[in-house]
Amino acid sequence: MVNRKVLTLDEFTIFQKRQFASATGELSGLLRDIGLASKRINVEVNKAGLVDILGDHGSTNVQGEEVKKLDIYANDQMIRVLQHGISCAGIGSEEIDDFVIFDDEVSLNSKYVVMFDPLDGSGNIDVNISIGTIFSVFKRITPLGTPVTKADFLQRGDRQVAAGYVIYGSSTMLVYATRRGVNGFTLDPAIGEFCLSHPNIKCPPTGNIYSVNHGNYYQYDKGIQEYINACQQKTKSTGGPYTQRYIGSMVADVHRNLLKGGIFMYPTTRDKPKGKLRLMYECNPFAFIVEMAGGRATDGKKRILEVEPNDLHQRSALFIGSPLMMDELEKYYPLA
Ligand code: P6P
Repeated sequence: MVNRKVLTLDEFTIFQKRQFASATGELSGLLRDIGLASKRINVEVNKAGLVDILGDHGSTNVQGEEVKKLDIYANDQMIRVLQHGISCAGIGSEEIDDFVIFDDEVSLNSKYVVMFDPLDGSGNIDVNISIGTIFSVFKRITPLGTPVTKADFLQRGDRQVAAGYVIYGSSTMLVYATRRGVNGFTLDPAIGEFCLSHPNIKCPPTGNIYSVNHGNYYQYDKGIQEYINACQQKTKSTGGPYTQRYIGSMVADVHRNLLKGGIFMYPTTRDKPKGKLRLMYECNPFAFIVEMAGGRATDGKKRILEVEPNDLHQRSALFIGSPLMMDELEKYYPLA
């Protein structure tokens, strides 16, 4: 037996499946499929700038945002692997108005649906800032063998089976959470495999990083302004002053805060009265991941995972991170 110290993603998911005799291996297969798509996306992200894959695609997505060519490529890769796998009955994408039914015989009998943002932060592609793929896995609620319906996608976040993200940064990492925990895998280019590098990730109970777009400060509710002010001072309750870190790419900001401790905030503003981030494609998956790691996530009124969705692309405010920092925020900006 080769003395293999580091498990690959495939080995890890198969090991996890072996833990449960009843497991069908579909979820493990789904995660391996997503790993494959992200390896293909990674190749193109890494050579962006050398080939004509940069710049705008000339179209706008359902959010009315300019679509970068890499967005389209990433979206196509995710759909391709999931449609040709054995575990996914359909998908919802931040880039596509409606959900997509996979209507071949195998897919119709698959028990999961996947929602994803294929390339979040794509506005940063041209300036070489880390970007990411975000995904969320639900068990379908309609009968196997039938085409999925919108009800399979509009499920509360606390019904997620798994969620994760891939960050295309100084290294490429895939982090995914199930109810058994959160684990991080770093892509080893030498063997083209994601290898377990961050087992059993836990969100530090507190930290000294706060992440928010200060440019919107005067549009924030008073309680949020007061909390931000407290973050900038040495106060008995917050310790402080904290360091402000905001990259403008959610995957990078939340990933850093998950590992080091911190709080990320995207409140509502006058311009975005419902918030900017998407509940199904950004807030729900990250809320699941951070909660499974011991952190907290709200929309300023309630737990993100308890928000009842009514539209695939609905937006939400987001406050997410270390539990003690979230508690501190709520002294200034209490939940409803
Ligand atoms: P702002 C990227 O467009 C994104 O959706 C997130 O990745 C990021 O956290 C946020 O928007 C940044 O928004 O308004 O601060 O530039």
